[in-house]
Amino acid sequence: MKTSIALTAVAALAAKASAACWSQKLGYPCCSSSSAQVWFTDNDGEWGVENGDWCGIPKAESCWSQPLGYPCCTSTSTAVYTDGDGAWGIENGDWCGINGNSSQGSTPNVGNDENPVIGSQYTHSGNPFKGHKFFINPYYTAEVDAAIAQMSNSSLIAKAKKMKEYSNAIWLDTIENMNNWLERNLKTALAEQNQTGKTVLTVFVVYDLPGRDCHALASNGELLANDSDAARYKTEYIDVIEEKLKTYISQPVVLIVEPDSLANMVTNLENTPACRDSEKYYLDGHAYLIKKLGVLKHVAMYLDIGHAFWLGWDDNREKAGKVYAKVISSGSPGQVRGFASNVANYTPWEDPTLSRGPDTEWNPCPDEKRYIEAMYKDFKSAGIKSVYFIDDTSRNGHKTDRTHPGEWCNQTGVGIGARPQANPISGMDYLDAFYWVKPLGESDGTSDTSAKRYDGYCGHATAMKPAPEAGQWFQKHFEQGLENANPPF
Ligand SMILES: *[C@@H]1O[C@H](CO)[C@@H](O)[C@H](O)[C@H]1NC(C)=O
Ligand SMILES: *[C@@H]1O[C@H](CO)[C@@H](O)[C@H](O)[C@H]1NC(C)=O
Ligand SMILES: *[C@@H]1O[C@H](CO)[C@@H](O)[C@H](O)[C@H]1NC(C)=O
Ligand SMILES: CC(=O)N[C@H]1CO[C@H](CO)[C@@H](O)[C@@H]1O
Ligand SMILES: CC(=O)N[C@H]1CO[C@H](CO)[C@@H](O)[C@@H]1O
Repeated sequence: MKTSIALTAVAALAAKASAACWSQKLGYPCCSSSSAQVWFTDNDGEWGVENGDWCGIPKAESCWSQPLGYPCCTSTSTAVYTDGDGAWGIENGDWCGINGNSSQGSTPNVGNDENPVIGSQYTHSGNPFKGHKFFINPYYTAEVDAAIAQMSNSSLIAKAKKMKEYSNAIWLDTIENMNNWLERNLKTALAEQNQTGKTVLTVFVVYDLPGRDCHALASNGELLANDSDAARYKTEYIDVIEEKLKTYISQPVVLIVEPDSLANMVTNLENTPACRDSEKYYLDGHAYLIKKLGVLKHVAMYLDIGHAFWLGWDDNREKAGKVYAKVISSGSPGQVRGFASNVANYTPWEDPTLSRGPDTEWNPCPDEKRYIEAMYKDFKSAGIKSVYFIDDTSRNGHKTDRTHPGEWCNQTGVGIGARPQANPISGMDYLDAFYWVKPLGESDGTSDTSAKRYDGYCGHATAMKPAPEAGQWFQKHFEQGLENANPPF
């Protein structure tokens, strides 16, 4: 029965290099999932049908990662992380176990690096970005490698390779992703710190508030603005983050807190009912997380403040002072180090061609530098004690094609900005760092008008199309960012 079908499948077999499973030694590919429909069972195992060919359905016990709750890798054999369980790959945005590399019962030396000993409490003092190696996210490295595989221009490939030398923040944008990424990356950073003897800083984005992204659609979250989801935010999300951070105490950590949320509380309560519905959850969520995470000595937090063309106007900045001062004191005794600006946005650091006038809709802060200078003064006068900033420069190196600075989705003309670094501007002691919070190449939102999370901005003229869903890889955007990098690669 099997042999009669085999001839039709020679080409498919040759083309496909899938991960090892029991059927491969018989000359058949593995089915893409262990839950594939069973068509036939024999002494070898369970057979499914895919692409007109028999395939072996991977046995649950044949892949060591399944009992741990992770699927087996089906198309990759590149390990981005290895621990006491085995070698891990990444597929479809999730970890997967690479078959045949389970270290169970073997090679005891694996445990040395992969279960690093947690040392004594690390305590931030001064600028949390200063004096550390920045952690390189292995998942992003894998995304860049996959992007390089689609390129043929050697000059572009050389630029893309450089991207692997720079650090990006790790987005904990769902409960599941938090469970997948947080501890794994803390552990990997700790292993590196332990090996090199140099502190390794990891930056995470906390991003799962109930009623998230209340004024837009593209990044709507999994939790709704209701009491039961707000309870889940606390117990299944913040409490777990707290538990992990309380475990890994010997390494520096920075948290970027809930992009766009408080800026929406400053400007969008009156005009957007969804933001009014979210208000109490945003405020309560912040109070809760600042209380819990703001007391950890090795953790420094920055609250998101939108960007220059959101809160830059005089009346918005004044209101912002009140909102942020209130939020920070509601989280006492937790502490907040400062504020993150321009997260996932395109506003240039300096743009001398712009000044307050009709072109900027009378915004006195038409670039990030002027915005942060003004916010520093306003937050100080609002009574906020710790006022420091970081600016996301992952995509603000080049003026985009947008004709209105409020455009935020997949802007054409994008270019990578300043590289991540501590204290980038002399004389601006309150600017802790330039850092890449939004990984270049991950989409802002889909341009598919029929998608549930389609947002009109992603269909505007200067939004690059076709664009995939927020967070998915967007090759064209990535390539343009590389070409327009400033400073250039
Ligand atoms: C997995 O094991 C195979 C065979 O021992 C080896 O060739 C391969 O390099 C290993 N892969 C990883 C990612 O460790
Ligand atoms: C390759 O990319 C470089 C810029 O990185 C560009 O100048 C050149 O025209 C490209 N070559 C081709 C053949 O597209
Ligand atoms: C809150 O929203 C969730 C969906 O995320 C829903 O399952 C739940 O029933 C809602 N709870 C209330 C109290 O409305
Ligand atoms: C640099 C550093 O912290 N090294 C430590 C790594 O962990 C081992 C124990 O597994 C310690 O002995 C090292 O001092
Ligand atoms: C680079 C790119 O995709 N640009 C597109 C942005 O959207 C406009 C309008 O839809 C297109 O004309 C561009 O080609």
